[in-house]
Amino acid sequence: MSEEQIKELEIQFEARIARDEKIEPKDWMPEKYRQTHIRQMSQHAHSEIIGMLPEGNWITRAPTLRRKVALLAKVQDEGGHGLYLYSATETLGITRDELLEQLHTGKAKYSSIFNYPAISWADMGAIGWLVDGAAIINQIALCGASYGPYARAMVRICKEESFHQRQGYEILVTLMKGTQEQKNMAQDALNRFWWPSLMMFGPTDAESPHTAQSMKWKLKRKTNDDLRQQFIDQTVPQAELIGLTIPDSDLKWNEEKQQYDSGEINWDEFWQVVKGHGPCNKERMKARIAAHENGQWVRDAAMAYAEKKEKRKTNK
Ligand code: FAQ
Repeated sequence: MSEEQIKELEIQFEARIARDEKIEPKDWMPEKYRQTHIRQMSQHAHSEIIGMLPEGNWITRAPTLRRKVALLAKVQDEGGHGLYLYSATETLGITRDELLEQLHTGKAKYSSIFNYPAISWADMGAIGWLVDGAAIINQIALCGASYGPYARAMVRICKEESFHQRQGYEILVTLMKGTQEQKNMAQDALNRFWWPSLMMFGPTDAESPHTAQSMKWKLKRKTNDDLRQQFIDQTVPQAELIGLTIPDSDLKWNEEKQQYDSGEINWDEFWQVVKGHGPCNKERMKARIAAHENGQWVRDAAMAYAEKKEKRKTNK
């Protein structure tokens, strides 16, 4: 294709984005648009799959049968989200094997939040309330993303995340109605998960290399800072309602802006975790790679079955 033809296609593509049309897998798209989507969507998929680990660890220790069933369903949902997102990413011309290879070799990132340990039952409440709460705010914006398969996956995922968020909040509501020890557990979980949850939204807009372009392509519909602020404004009253204290001494309602002012995030900690030096990075990758290797026989069996079926079809 000549340079002129590519320019013309780019103009038509930008016009489609401006008209809020969805871009579909077989449509022409700039190579950078494709690569940016592969990067973000696959990192999102990896986050869902790695995100099963901290909660998966608590399924056998859930305090009641009801809690166990809900947690089990939630963790399965996260696995399902990973699968929709891998499938959606594959529509951009990359294979599942390549995507997993990127994760297992450390080339692809996954959300920093999952490199923190879940050390008490209250952490199941904090993860559902805060981590899924942050994920929903981010993902509601992504329902309006320009790439069709990503936007459609987000609609379904958001519905499930909202159940997750409520089950997490309800765990904390229950603990906050309990003994002093249970209240302390809930507060301790909030203390440990608050700041890492704010980091989930990514670096500040000023420090984010991808936001400006992703906003132009309508991959991102809101910036990292705007989404983070929305999360703070939504979550602080929920904490207050059940008697929890947000661990930020600078947090204050700003009457003029009609939003909360809040303290500085520890960005050194964020980048350390992103670069692989968080409390659980090594443990998470080890568990993920082991799960992949242990599942080899399932993939082999599925492939053998598919091949046999194909052979039968061609022999008919
Ligand atoms: N952790 O320029 P930006 C969930 C990286 S799902 C690690 O702002 P971008 C459900 C970023 O990749 C949670 N890395 O980049 C659940 C980039 O590096 P790269 C996951 C981070 O892409 C709940 C660099 O920093 N959700 O929780 C993080 O425009 C409970 C520069 O950053 C999604 O993935 C971070 N927090 O914006 C599951 C949502 N932040 O790629 C189980 C979709 C930034 O150049 C249990 N993703 N980085 O090497 C997004 O919205 C965006 O990708 C952002 C980052 C906002 C995460």
